[in-house]
Formats: sequence, structure tokens, C-alpha cells
Amino acid sequence: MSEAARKKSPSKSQIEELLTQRILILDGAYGTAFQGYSLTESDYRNSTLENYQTPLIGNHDLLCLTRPDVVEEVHRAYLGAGADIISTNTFSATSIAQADFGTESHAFELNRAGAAIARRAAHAFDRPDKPRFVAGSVGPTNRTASMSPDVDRPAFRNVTFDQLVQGYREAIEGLVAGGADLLLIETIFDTLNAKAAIYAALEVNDTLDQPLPLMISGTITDASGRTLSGQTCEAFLTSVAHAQPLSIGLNCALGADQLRPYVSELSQKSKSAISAHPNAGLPNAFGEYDQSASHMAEVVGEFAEQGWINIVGGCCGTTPEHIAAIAERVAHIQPRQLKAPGLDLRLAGLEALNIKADSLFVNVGERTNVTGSAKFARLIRENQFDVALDVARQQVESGAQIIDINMDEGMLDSESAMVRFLNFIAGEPDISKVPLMIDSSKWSIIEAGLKCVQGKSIVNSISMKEGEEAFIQQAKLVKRYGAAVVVMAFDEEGQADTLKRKVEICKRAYDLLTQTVGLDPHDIIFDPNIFAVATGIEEHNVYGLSFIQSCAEIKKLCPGASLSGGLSNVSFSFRGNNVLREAMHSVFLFHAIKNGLTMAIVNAGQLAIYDELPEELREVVEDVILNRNPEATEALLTLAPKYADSNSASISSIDQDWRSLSINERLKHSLVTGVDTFVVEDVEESRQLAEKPLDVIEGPLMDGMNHVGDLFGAGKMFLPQVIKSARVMKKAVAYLVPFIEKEKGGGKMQSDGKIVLATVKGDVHDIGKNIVGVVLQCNNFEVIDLGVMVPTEKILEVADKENCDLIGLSGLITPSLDEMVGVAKEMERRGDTRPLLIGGATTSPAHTSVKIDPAYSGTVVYVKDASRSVRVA
Ligand code: THG
Repeated sequence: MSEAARKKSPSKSQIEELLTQRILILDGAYGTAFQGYSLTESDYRNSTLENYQTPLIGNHDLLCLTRPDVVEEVHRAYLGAGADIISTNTFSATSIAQADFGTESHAFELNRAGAAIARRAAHAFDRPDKPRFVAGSVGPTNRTASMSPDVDRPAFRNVTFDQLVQGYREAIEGLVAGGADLLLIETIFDTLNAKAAIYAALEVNDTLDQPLPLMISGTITDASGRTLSGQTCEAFLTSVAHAQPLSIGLNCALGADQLRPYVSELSQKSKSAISAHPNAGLPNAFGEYDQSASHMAEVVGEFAEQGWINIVGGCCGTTPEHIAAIAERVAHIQPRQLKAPGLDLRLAGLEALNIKADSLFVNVGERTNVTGSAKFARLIRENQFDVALDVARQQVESGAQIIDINMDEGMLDSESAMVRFLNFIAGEPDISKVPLMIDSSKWSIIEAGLKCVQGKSIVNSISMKEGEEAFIQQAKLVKRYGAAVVVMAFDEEGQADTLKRKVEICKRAYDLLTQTVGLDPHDIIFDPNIFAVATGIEEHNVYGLSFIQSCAEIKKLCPGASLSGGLSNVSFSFRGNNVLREAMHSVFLFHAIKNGLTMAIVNAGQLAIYDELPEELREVVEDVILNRNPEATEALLTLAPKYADSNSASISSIDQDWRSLSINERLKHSLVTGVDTFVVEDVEESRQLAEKPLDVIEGPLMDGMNHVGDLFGAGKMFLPQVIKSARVMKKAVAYLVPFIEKEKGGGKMQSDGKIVLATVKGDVHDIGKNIVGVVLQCNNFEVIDLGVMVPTEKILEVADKENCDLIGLSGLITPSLDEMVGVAKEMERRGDTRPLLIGGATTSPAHTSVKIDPAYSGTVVYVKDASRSVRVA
């Protein structure tokens, strides 16, 4: 490497400074540029490459060695067009991608030459007021680490994380040697590949005085707005955030127009600078890109005007003419302002999970644990991984927002079981949408797991049990793999059992992690040890209370950190009596959450509701958990037989007294407890009493759901329970629908209008919306229901295509409010004039009139409940 080239490298802060001053221009396509040179096979060969049997034509990266003049000419054309940053012609120059041509042994040389050529060209154009930068291009390779190339073998991979790291390291070392100023990890279609590239880049950076800033650019392959490996934009952002990239963005795949919503989203959600280098439109029937320079400049110019971007350029099909037009268009537009880092624990599977200080309690599914579930253990032992997947799926369906996976068992090859199961999960989008918690007491198993997950997962766990050195070493790796981490309150002397030791150990670990390791405090989750109580050993009686008290203190001493625990541990001494165990879990959580517990590993399908516990049971359990009197254990043991269940049923099936309540109370009870056993017979009874079948929905059923909403809002119900309620509600509504339709006289009548209904993106709640759909259909409206999690684009496209008269949006959670404002804005931009109907639990007349209405010049109507929807429509 030339020392001059190395010294020239700007630091991250220098470029960051420049990025605040203006939008930087990136170059355009290389492949299409080379096509203009009518190159032949001999152009791809030199003396070292002349004996290859396979054709090398089309392996453009080889030109760095064989026709450096051509490569340099293209660089110069882009520099001449105004590019501040040129990327090296090394997109496929890893040993892994080159292996297709048999040229893998040239990988280092290709990268070194590619960077040197670009550096030479950049030097020639450097001016003090317009420095030029060389971004070493690091492509995705032609293999995917998180997807199987063979449909019949879902856990199979044709490349491993370690192989990718090795290939990337060599390529990056070549780029550094050739004088690259930045590294551009681009066209990411599998985030796990990108994480390997980041891992390699951070390793190489560790050896440099002046680390190379990283630019990261993903690619979206279709209108779903997801990467090829299935991640949403936000999940992708979260999963690569540990790289602390200079910029993050999107390139390739779609043209600028199609990239619009995703660039907007990244811009809202990322803390880094934002880059975009789209294709020149979508390929035409001949595979050519034919969007004109002026059109593309107009589209990305609008991105710039929206304040979304800091770096812009082109990908496939773009030429120096495109880059010149873009440079001119954005020259006087202010760059996007950089944002301060976020204050939440960010996790991701295929979807993002952000846990904020005021977030509700987070459920981590415990069942995918060979020591925690006999069934799961048997399935893994018998190698029935595909069936074992159902255990994971069922946790997610019951409301687990994260799943804990543990393969620690003496008779098992735990490491390979972990890898295999995680690879299986990666192929199941309904499971892998949630972040994973990789649970093992052996670091090697955790590390093997980290190499399989593209999202941002949680390491469970590390501790100081083997001293500070091992702890720091593991924490550094956690950071490099881009995970969050559970830290057990465990030191050289053992597990912390007293309040004092729990707090002291966590604080000591916190200081090491934040000061020595440099971990973001939001990535730290303390587990102050939930131990079994009521074991008969007197010292154990205070364990529950110590944990609960420690939560509040640790929260105070360790700002930013979260708290977790293994809930089912607390009731180990009542194994076999699920009713008692559930009651203990419910009481324990009730108090621990009040003291700041963020999440817990729980049996998501089986959580009792504190308020619904039989009074006498709750009293005694509370005595035990809070250690309120020395006879508590004895009292609980006395009560135990009364609640002992013969068929391991759950608490809600024990108490049948509620059957004697009034019909409305019974419906409410079924909804709150999520028990569907009697709901159909009760709904039928209520229907016979009601004037109209619709009155049952709008009366007792909605009352019941409102009560659920209140309990949820007060933290007395958790997500898994709300999901159970929703299922009961759906069952009730489904029963009533035929009656409602019959009442309308069936048959098709002239439609009074057509409405498209959708629960907005990011939200999965649809009960209210579904009722609106039923009600409207019963009143002669044609309803197109797009379901849940519907992106703005899709709603508006369908509205156009189906010629709808109205658009109706629904949402239950707070972020949906912003999403609705987004829809209104987009309708305004598209010149829509249709009325927009807003409904759902968090929506309000105030928010609708103050935030949504001003964004759209058409009519915006707040619809209080389903019964109003007809008149409004
Ligand atoms: N902290 C952290 N991680 C943990 C724990 C913790 N991981 C494991 C464990 N503790 C949490 N997970 C479970 C899972 C299941 C049970 C308890 C804790 C459990 N299982 C039933 C039993 O053993 O009786 C199994 C019944 C069945 O076979 O279905 O109780 O504390 N960081």
C-alpha cells in the first residue's frame, strides 16, 4: 500500500462533517459502462489468467488486472460527472463469488488493484473544496447464509458465516492495501451475509490506525418492501446497526420511483446518513434499463427535497449522464439532518421489535427448550426438527414476541442441534419474524447460534462466573455479532441470591460493559436470578421478593439497561400443579413488572390474569411471593390439593362459578379469560334476547372487548392473553355473521359504494375493522378488506385499481397513528380526493382533526365505532 494513499484517508468525522454540508454524489453502474467497450474474451485475460479453461468474459472485476485503463476511464467519467465518491470495480471480487470462474485465488489482488485504480483516478480530480473518496465495493457474493438453496433440505446452507468472514476479510484487506477510503457493503439481499462482511470489516479495522468508515446498502427485491431474505427495512436497519455505519441505504433492484417509500422509511428510522443508488428504472422486456437521466434526477431530486438523503447515485443502467443530471438536481438542496441515537432496546427477526422505556411487558417464549419442555426435548432427541418447529410456532401464535432456544442437554450434540434448529426456523417466516434469544450456558453454543441468525438476537447469557476477562471477551463478541445480551447476576463466587449481591454484581457488570467493552447500555438485559420459592427451605422464602426489589434498584443504577428473568423457575416446587404455578407466575409478574421488569421467559400460552385469580388463592400466593408471613408456604401447600388439576388444565378451566353469572357477564368473562368453550352457546342465548344479531356485537361483545382494552392498558393483561381474547371474539362474530346476513335478506343488491379497508402497516389488530366490514357489507357496501399490516402503497394501489369510493384505515397501537398520517400525506401527494375514514382504539377525534386532517385536503372522518360506519359511508 502506498503510504500517501493511506494518509489521505479521511476520518469518519471528516466525512460526517461534509455530509452535514451537502448531499454527496455517488457514481453509477460499471457493468453497463463496460458493455460500451465491446470487450472480448482476451480483454479478460493477462499472462497469469491466460490458461483458464472456462470463459472469463463477463467477470468484470478481472478488468482491474487485465484492462485497468478501461476501469480507470469509467471512474474518470463518473468523477467528471461530479461524483464525490466512486466505488471500486470489485463487486464480485471475493474468493466466494470468483469461485464460479475458478479465479478465487486472485481475490486479494483484484481488490488491491481495484482500489488502487480508483484511488489514482480520484487523486486526479481531488480539489480542496471537493475531495473525492474511494469506496471499496463489497458485494453480497452469490450465496446466501440464511437461506437454503434446496427446497427439500430447509436446514442446508451452501455457505457458512465463517466462510463468508474469511472471504470478506481477504477482499477488505485488498481494498485497504489499494487505498480505499471507505467500505461499501452493498446490494445486501441476505442480512446474514452482510453481518459476516461487517464482522470482517470490524476485524480489519481493528488492525488500522484509521478505521475505514462503513457504508451499508441493502436491496429490496419486490413490492413487499422486504429484502430477499425476508426482512423489513426496519429489521434490516436494526440488524446492521452494530456496524455504526457512516451511511445506510438502498440500491439496485427497483427503480427510484419504487424505492420511494423505503427511502422515506429508512430516513425516518435510521440514525446514520442515508444513501440511495437506484437502478435506472425497472428492466424492460429486453432486460435493459431505459429510464432517462432527467426522469431519474427528478425522482431522486424529490427525495432530496423531502430531506431524506445524504448520499445519492445510481446502480444498474445508470451512466455518467445520469450522475451529472442527479448532481445538478441536488446541488443546492440541503442534506438530511443526522439524528441522535435512539433510546430503546432494538431487536429484529424478519420484523423489528423496539422496546422502549414505556413499552408494555415483553413475553419471551420458553417452550423451545430441551430442559424446559419434555415434548420439545423428545422431538429434538428423535431428530424431528420439523415437528419441533410447531412448538416454536405455537409460542409465537400465543403471543411470544421473542423465543428462547435452548439445547443444553448432556445426551445431545447441543451445538449442532442449535445450528440445525435455527436454520430450520430461518425458513419459517411466521416464526422467524420474531427476534430470537439464544440460550446456553456454553459460549461455543451461543457463538454457533449467532452465526445462523440474520436478525438482531439476544445472547442468553454471559456472566462474570469465570472472572472479568472471559466476560469482557464474550461481550466484545456479542457486540461484533450485533446482538443484545442477557447478563446473569453471577460472579466468581456464584449466583447472586441476596438483594445486595444482585444489585452489586449487575452494577459491576454494567460498568465493565459500558466503559471497557463500549456496549450500548440499551443492549444490556440484566437477569437477577429468579429462583424457586416455597421449597420448604427457609432461606428460599425471600428469593421472590429479592428479585422483585432488585429490579427497581438495578434500573436506577444502570440507566438504559433492561431486566429479564426465567419466570417458570419460581414455581418449580409445585411442578405438576399447573393451576398453582400459573397463579404464582401471575402474582410474581404483577409485582416484578411494577418494579421495572422489561421481559421474562414465560409459557406464553399459559398466563393467568392477576385480577381473575380466585381471591383466596391470590392472597396465599401473594404471601409466598412477597414473603409476607412465615407460614405462607404451609398455607399454600394446604390449598394446593383443592386446585390440583387432574388433566394439567389451566387455571381458567378450574373455576366454573362464572357460569351462573348474567349472560352479559358470561360473555365478558369468556372474552377476558380467552376461554372459548361456552362462547357460542352464550352468543346464541344473547342473540335470541336481542332485537337484531348485530346488537350482540355492538352490545355485550364490544363491552367485553373494551374491558379487555382497559385491562391491557393498565398492564393487567399481556399480549398473549389479548390474543386469546381476540380469538374468542372472532369465534363469536363468525357465529353471528350468517344471522346478520340472513337478516339483510341475502342476495346481491345494487351496491351503495365500494370501500377499501386495511389495518395499517405495523399493526396486526383487526377485530374492529372486521366488524366494520361486516356491518358495511350488510348495508349494501362493497368491501375490499386488505387485512392487517398493509403498507400505504398497497392500500392506495388497490383503491385505484378497484375504483373504490372510500378508504378506511384501522389501527389499535400508538405507532399506527403516525402511519395513518403517512397515508394521508401520500394521498395528498398522489392527488387523491376520496374520503378517508379513520377508526380503531387509539384513534381519536382530536388526533384525526389535528394530525391527519391537515395532511390531506380531501375529507377525513373519524369513525367512533362500527355502528357509525354506515351513516358515515
Ligand atoms: N434466566 C435466563 N434464562 C433461562 C432461565 C433463567 N433459561 C431457561 C429457564 N431459566 C427459563 N425457561 C424455562 C422453561 C421451562 C420451565 C422453566 C423455565 C418449566 N418447564 C416445565 C417443568 O420443568 O416443570 C416443563 C414441563 C413440560 O415438560 O412441559 O418449568 O432463569 N436468562
